[in-house]
Amino acid sequence: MSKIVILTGAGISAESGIETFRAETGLWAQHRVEDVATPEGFARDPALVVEFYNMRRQLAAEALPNAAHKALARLEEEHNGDVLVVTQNVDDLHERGGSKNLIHMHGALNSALCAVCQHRWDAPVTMQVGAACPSCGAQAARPDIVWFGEMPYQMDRIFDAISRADIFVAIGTSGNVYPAAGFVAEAARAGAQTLEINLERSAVGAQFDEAQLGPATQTVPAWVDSILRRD
Ligand code: BJW
Ligand code: ZN
Repeated sequence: MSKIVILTGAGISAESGIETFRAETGLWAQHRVEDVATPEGFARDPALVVEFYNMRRQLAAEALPNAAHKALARLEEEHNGDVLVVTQNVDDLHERGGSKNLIHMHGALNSALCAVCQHRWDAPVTMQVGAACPSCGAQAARPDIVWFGEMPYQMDRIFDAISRADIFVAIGTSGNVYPAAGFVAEAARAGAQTLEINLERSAVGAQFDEAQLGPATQTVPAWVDSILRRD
């Protein structure tokens, strides 16, 4: 009855055609982080930020879950034990791939958030700057995304799951952004076996017990098969 916690990053959606952040031609090569992924950037130029997330919401809606997303859903369905996926991704490819026990720690493109009363609702594909909150009426709609300097979502639930995990796996994340990059250390301290699945070793790669390198659509289904064979 092993408990598995899986952290995913942009690399798991790369083969679905969604750009990663830190690749040479990735999102951060095309946009300044300070402009589009901080509360200060949003305060300075909300139209630019809303447009950046409208563009990404549209691309995510056109993308399809790949074999790696689907393999994690199969693991949740068939594993003799708990499986929790904690994703840093704001696309909805895990849920469309079939995952149910899922935390979006950096928010979600398909959600809107009221900056005044924290009410959440389904974001339209094209969000308007200064759209009214359906709950309090304030013209304070923003993308429901965790920007730099903001607290990622559901941290208590995540740390609780990591503290009880037997296996911790990080898939397709570069290990540059905290607190997610610190999860491997927490998991190791709690006695979990740790595995990194990535194209190349991440910035925190040395902290994992093991690495499996290659494209996620091949490595993730192979790893899931190995776990289910062992069950
Ligand atoms: C493949 C593949 C294939 C490719 N198959 N693999 C100093 C020390 C510690 C912390 C800090 C510090 N200074 C500042 C901080 C805090 C800060 C931080 O970490 N900064 C660092 C840059 C240093 N963190 C925060 O601010 C966080 N909040 C926080 O700490 O709250 C506490 C607090 C509150 C108040 C005051 C102070 C503290 C919030 C972080 C929010 C991150 N937001 C973003 C953007 C929003 C979401 C969005 O727009 O989508 O989230 S940044 C961006 O990076 C995005 C991602 O979720 C995140 C992680 O990126 P990811 O997924 O790892 O992507 P890449 O591109 O980096 O890597 C892709 C990987 O895939 C690579 O490894 C490839 O090899 C691999 N790959 N193809 C398999 N086919
Ligand atoms: Zn409101």
